[in-house]
Amino acid sequence: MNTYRIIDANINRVSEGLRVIEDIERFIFEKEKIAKEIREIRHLVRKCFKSPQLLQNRNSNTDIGLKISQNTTLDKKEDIDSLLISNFKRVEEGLRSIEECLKILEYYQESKIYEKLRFSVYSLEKKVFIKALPRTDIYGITGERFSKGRTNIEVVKDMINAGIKIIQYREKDKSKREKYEDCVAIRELTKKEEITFIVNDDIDIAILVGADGIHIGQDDIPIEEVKQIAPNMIIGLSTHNSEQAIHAVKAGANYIGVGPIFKTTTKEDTEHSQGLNYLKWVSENIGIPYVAIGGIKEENIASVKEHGGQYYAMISELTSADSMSEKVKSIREILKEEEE
Ligand code: 3NM
Repeated sequence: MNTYRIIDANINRVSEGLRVIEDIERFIFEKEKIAKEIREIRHLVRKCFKSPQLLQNRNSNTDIGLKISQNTTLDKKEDIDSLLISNFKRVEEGLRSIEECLKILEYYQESKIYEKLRFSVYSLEKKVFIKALPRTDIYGITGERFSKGRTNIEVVKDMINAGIKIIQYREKDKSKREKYEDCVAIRELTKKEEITFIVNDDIDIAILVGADGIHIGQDDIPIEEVKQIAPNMIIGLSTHNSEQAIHAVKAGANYIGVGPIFKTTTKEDTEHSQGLNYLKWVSENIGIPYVAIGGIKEENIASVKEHGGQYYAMISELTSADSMSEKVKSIREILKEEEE
């Protein structure tokens, strides 16, 4: 029966498409967690509908599609992103086709399972393509001078162990070479734990080490240019007033820094900002993620949350903590209390 033939062809098509995506995520982007999710779906696609009719109706040699496919010139896949996109589409369309054919054959329950798989693939696609900060609260930033004799690498290890999910490398007192070496090591540590790693200022280092993102300031190269040379990176831009925030959104920033919220001695040349009032304005008017920064401490973080805080960036409060884990734990307790 031809309906079985369609299902068989689409189970193969979907599995093959998933395999391409899985390999890219695993071998090129080294995203083990996503690769694992894809593998699980791939296994389910084969497992959720089994019938001897599938193989019996397979007849690849007389498939008119094969002739068409072999007669077309080589597929042009310009880059990894377009290869990913076309395979996601192939998987989603194939799943839809399986779902519909199963309904025709009155396998309603099985059809529902394939529908669910299709929706899982939609969310995976979003996860793969979206250049966004992960959902979390604390945004940890390094700074060896403020780390009580600890190295940036030691501080990053502490941050990871304490459960921080976004780490920015910021270092104003080292040579390019030293910063590069720090970042190579940090990329390795953060990759293993799937932590978002952002490099401050040095776009070249960010690209070379394969960071997830780059954070720039108002006086750096314009965001439009940064996007040209780092199209796959999360781009964050520091802003200090509403005009800059609106411009950052228009220019295509993936998130903005909002600060300084309070007085800080960590950054010498901070621009003036309306602090908490500016944050409140951002929370009500800006649609992209925003990170509050500047003088944020355990004792004032509740007020940052009250003014619309979403992500909380801290340097000295974290780097100079005697115990990073204890510090993160108490901050998270305060943030939780605010929610209740
Ligand atoms: N940027 P601490 S304030 C790096 O306002 C930075 O954009 C700021 O350090 C801004 O948490 C700042 O120790 C320093 O106050 C943040």
